[in-house]
Amino acid sequence: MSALTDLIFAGSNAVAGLTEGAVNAAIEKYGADKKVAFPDTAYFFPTIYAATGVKVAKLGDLPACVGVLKSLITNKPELGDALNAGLATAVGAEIIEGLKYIDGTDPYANETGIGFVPDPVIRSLGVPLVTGDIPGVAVVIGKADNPEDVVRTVKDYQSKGVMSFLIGDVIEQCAVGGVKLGLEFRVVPLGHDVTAVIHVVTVAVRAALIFGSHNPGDLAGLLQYTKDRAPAFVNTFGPLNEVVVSAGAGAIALGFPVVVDQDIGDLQVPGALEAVTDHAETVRKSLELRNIKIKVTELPIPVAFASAFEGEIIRKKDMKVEFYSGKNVTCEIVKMVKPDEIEDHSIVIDGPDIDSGEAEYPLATCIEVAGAKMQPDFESVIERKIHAWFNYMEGVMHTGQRNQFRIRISHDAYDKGLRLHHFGEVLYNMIMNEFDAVVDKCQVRLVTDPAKAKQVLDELAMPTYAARDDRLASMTDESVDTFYTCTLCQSFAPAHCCVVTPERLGLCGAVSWLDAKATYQLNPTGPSQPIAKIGCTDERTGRYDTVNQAVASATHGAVENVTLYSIMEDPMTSCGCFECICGIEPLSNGVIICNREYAGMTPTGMTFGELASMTGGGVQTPGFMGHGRHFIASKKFASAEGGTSRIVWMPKELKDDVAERLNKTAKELYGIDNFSDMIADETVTTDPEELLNWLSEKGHPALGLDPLM
Ligand code: SF4
Ligand code: NI
Ligand code: CU1
Repeated sequence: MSALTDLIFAGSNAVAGLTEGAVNAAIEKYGADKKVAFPDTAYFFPTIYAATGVKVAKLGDLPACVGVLKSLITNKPELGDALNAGLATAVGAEIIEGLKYIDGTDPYANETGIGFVPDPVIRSLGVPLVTGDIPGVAVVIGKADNPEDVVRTVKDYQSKGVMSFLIGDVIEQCAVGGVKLGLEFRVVPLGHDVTAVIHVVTVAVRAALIFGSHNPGDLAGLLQYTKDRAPAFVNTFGPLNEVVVSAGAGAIALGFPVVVDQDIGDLQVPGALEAVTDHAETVRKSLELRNIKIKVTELPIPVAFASAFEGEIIRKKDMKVEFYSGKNVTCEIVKMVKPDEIEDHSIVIDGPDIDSGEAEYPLATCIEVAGAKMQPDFESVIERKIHAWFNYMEGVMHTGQRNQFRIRISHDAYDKGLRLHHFGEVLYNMIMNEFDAVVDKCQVRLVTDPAKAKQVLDELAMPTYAARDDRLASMTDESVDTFYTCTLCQSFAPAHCCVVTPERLGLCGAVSWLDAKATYQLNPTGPSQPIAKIGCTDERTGRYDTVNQAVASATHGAVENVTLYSIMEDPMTSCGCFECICGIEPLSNGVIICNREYAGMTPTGMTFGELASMTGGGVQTPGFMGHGRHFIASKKFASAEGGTSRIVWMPKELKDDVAERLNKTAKELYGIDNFSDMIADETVTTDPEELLNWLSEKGHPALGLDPLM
């Protein structure tokens, strides 16, 4: 043990010295009042903030942090003291990396690494993490003696959906070895210096702040959160030095097991620091240590199939064939039929396959399902999964849905033997895998014959889409007798519960009332539970005894009162992964809405990240509420406060996206034409005074509503 602690202390002391020197040099050069900040975060130097509550904003704040860091290094032989020294290394790394961002420069601009991960990216990872779509996070650090070993390891993680963060020469080794790098491929190069490891640590730390409503300053609580809820682990490649070892001790303190590929003899700490010299065992052992279980789907297709390939883009020059609505008839439709009308696992290609020499084809994907528990309402739930499943194939890109889509197949995938039949196998297997509770039989027909595809479109697909749209439009909160909870995000945000109604989808935008209903049918003890719509105590705000009971029970008493339609009175809680956040803008007596993708300023004086930090982790903050994009045009949006007529500002992209539906709602509710033209955006102004003047000129209805506060 003492050899290990000696190494850790040596590394921590070295980092402490470097940090102190760097801080002093920076203060000498720029002065103590010089501002210092990581880009696009509301959490300052996140590790320091979460652990101590100190909000680092200028260089003069740092010497005190160096003092805290040094006090963590006690040079006592106990392992606990050594782990604290590891945390000191993390704090030092955060300061050293933070100093690189001085002057608003991006130190990683000309690097292969990306450095600091902004808040909105972390929020966007919420849903894939809670659904298990991303089952874990690997931190891969160092330089492999044999590059093939790290390439194979990272590709293996990729094929399992595990997200890898790379630090050091493994970045180039993976790039040269043909690993596709980038957030969309779940292989994220952070940087070359060991200190870049802090950029993955702050992701876990900010998860505690964003989703876990962690109180800044509570170090023990922080370590408990990362240990219990951040499914991360570390793999080191190549020889170890004292700094890597002490950074590893920091990882262990956070609850992340470390697997090294060197023989370290009795330095091993079972369950926390283990040596695996056979690289064929690295992945299995790492997942086992962190208790990560992977659901594998073995499919009879010649290309890889993994969620990590979902974001893959296939450019025209890499494309072998294309199915594109702009050029040919396309549609995809799932239809419920009687069991005796179909043959299970029948896959028919009706027309030429993709090897007939053409580059473009029509495609009608027609899936028929039958089952004792199947309902027509589940057709669209299954149909919407086609997009993801096709994308999971390596070398296949799918965008759009229904009769408007584009599918591209790469030369690579074609050369590996991928044909339409395999698309049928993917659909059949995934439906039987994920929807087995309701689907007993499934048959797939892929129609590429132009006349027959047109027939499917006209006679089956279009009438079905129209009927579904009518049903959705007529589906209101009043027309149903059941709402649903969704508690999927509790793995990160234990105090949060979404209440999903026909007119209010989950705040992540991914769970509609139909989805929640299907989730309940598929898994009656799962994350979506029914709420009987009885016991309404206030129509205006949407207050129900049964909703309160359901939320109180789902959050174990953390939240006892929520309303469905108010942003001021007991608003619904947020986990942190919301698509949009609304917030009051006092001067105009209205609300602004900001989406996650918008990086600029809003008239509230806050960016998306700053607005978002006002709520989350199950906390209710009147005046600020996370919600889905689709909710904006709902007649129930802030209906207790006057509804959509309160909206005074949105980023232009968001406004354009929702304008059509929003205008329809405003026309029906208030008789206003083209309401979206009365809503300002960043091209009009982000200044509250100017906003007020502009709204007055437009005669915006919010100016005449009751005061919000
Ligand atoms: Fe999370 Fe709510 Fe979406 Fe469910 S509906 S996944 S709890 S954000
Ligand atoms: Ni793909
Ligand atoms: Cu969430």
